[in-house]
Amino acid sequence: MNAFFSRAIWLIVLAAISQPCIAQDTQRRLSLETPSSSAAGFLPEKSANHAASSIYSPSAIYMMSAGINAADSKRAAGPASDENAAMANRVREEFLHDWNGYKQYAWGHDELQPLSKTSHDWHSVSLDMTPVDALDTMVLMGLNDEANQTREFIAKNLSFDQDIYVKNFEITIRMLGGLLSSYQLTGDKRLLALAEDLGNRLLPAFNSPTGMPYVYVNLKTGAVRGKESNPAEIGTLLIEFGTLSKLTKKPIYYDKAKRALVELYNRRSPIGLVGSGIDVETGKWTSSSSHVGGGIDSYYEYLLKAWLLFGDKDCQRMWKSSIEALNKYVADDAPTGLWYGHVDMNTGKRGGTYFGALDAFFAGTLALSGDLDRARRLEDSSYKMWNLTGIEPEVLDYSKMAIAYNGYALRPEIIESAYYLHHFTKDPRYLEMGHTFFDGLVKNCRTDVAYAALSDVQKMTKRDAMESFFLAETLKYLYLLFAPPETLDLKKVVFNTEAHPIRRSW
Ligand code: DMJ
Repeated sequence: MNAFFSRAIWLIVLAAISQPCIAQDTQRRLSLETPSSSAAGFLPEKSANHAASSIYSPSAIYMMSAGINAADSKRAAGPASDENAAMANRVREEFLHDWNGYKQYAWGHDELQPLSKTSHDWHSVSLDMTPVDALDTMVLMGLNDEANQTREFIAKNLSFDQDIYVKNFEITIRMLGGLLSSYQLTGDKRLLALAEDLGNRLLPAFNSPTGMPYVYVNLKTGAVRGKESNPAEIGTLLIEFGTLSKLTKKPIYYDKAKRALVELYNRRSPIGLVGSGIDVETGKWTSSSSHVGGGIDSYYEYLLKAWLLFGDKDCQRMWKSSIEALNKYVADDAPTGLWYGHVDMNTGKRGGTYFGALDAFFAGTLALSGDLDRARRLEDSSYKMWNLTGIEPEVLDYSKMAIAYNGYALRPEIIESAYYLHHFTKDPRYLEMGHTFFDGLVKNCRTDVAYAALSDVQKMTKRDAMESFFLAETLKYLYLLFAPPETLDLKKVVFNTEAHPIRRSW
């Protein structure tokens, strides 16, 4: 099942269950020029609700991580680090098990179908999605032969000159993000050339009356389709397009993605929330259900991360007003723990007590923002969700701790959050969680050739699907949780939403 299909199921589930309505040097980082000189004028503030709060200052973020890293290196030696290295090695071996299955049965195709041992392409031609998405994980794991072979294959075979309609969001986060990150890690300019070619072919998606992108764009003709979109697909583009601008010194990519983000933000409700559906031609909301899950999730993630990566002060302001509204209306201190549920974007009225595998990224975003208290409590809640059956469900009704949708698509978000929390707190609790996640994956999702999604986390029934994010994200965050801190310096990189690390090299 490709991401489009999985998102479609997710949206159907949400529709059914929702009520209708519904660093190194921070100072230097913040002084980086925003490529779009016009960007600062985009942002009329709507009300006092949107005033910036000061608790998440970037210098606090920097000082916290710097202080913790100092303590970190003292703890790095010793028995615990041996155990962690062994665990990192086990994750690496599982990556190789999975990658070898992909190579044997699906090489050159977008995805492996691990039960039938066949391949699956999203379009009429392959875009080498799994190799592009997985390449930087190989580099970080030190799998040099595999990485070199894969890089050569991509450089020689991948062509975006294809008469196919692609989903702008998915291709941006997986392919553009993957190519940019792997270019930065390897210095192979052919990857940057591919990224620039792809970026140019995606640009027509932004040619709507509002500047918010259409859902689909034809890579050869530039024709567009799909005017009904959502905040995640509109607002999760700036890390990739902005990085392309920085690396090519062409501001157009940054400007287009930034405008889309700001146009979306400017349509927030009077209480500062966004809905889960919007028409990019009229700018009118088609769903007023507000939450941090699928369809909205990474819009919030990118407000914070674009501020951190580019020092973009508009993104800083947008993040601060958004997190204030989320904590006021969407956060739910329930008897079962802290959750972020569903509310109406205009009234703040609670519409559903739903949280799921996708929402679990939010603890990591809170941790990155400096709000460790909420981050810890939310990850504790997510962990309860995982432990209901030993693998998390796609959707949980947290008021009853009852599973509302029982699939598991090999998603990474709960592990991503454990990685951030461990990085910032060094609390061994997050390593224990990592062991639980790893054991659950091996026990329930491993096949003789790879890993498989689950159609039912109660019966642990496998499904013939393995999305590329399993190699790009799930195993990468699990590896980084246990790998020595010097494997990746989180002060110098920002992960895109597909776990591709982007370094501030400009
Ligand atoms: C990934 O493609 C990205 O993490 C995206 O932001 C959300 N969904 C999947 C993983 O679950």
